[in-house]
Amino acid sequence: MKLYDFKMAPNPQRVNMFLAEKGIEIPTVEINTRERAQFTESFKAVNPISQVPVLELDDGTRISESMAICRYIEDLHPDPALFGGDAKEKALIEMWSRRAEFMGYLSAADMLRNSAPVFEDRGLPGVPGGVPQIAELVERGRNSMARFFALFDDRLGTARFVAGDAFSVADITTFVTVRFAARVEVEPPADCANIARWLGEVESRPSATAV
Ligand SMILES: N[C@@H](CCC(=O)N[C@@H](CS)C(=O)NCC(=O)O)C(=O)O
Repeated sequence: MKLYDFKMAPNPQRVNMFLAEKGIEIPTVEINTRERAQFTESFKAVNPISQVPVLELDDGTRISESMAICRYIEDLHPDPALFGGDAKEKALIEMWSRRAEFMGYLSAADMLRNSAPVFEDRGLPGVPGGVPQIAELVERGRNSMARFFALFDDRLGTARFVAGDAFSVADITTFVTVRFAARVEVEPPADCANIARWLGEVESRPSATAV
């Protein structure tokens, strides 16, 4: 197997943290999206939508969505289970993962991609012709992040980890999201003591160095 990766990009970081939790190493090929390497003809042959990460299997099959890659790895290496054990755990992990992605991750992406000079004309990932930045999306993202922090702080007041008692892929997406938002100087509010407690716990895991 081979992982097309870009260590500083958040979606590849989700996969890298997941692999670290599983104790698995896969050879990587770095695709520097800052330098537009995703738009070369050779990478477009790997992933026509010009995005990383992509997992290439030994038979040539390419899997290009972060969570599809993680689910594939989970099936091959079920321990530790990061997508849950029984039906209830699986459903809760899915629920919190989706909330982390839609409320948090996409808001952080909106803020960064619509404000940072390096993303000028790159409002959306993987579009070679360019997508103009929309300033209003920065404010909308900031408001949405505030709701994300409030919801997750509340949740972490009653659960050790995002989806319950056990660390899961929902914690990985939430952790990557918090770090991603920090790039645009949006941090959890000071009164989010539960997020602070949880962050300390996740940061102490060896897998956190992948983010
Ligand atoms: N849904 C995809 C999204 C992947 C994605 O957006 N990747 C970003 C890096 S985090 C990318 O490749 N960006 C290319 C660009 O900025 O043009 C997944 O989860 O794998």
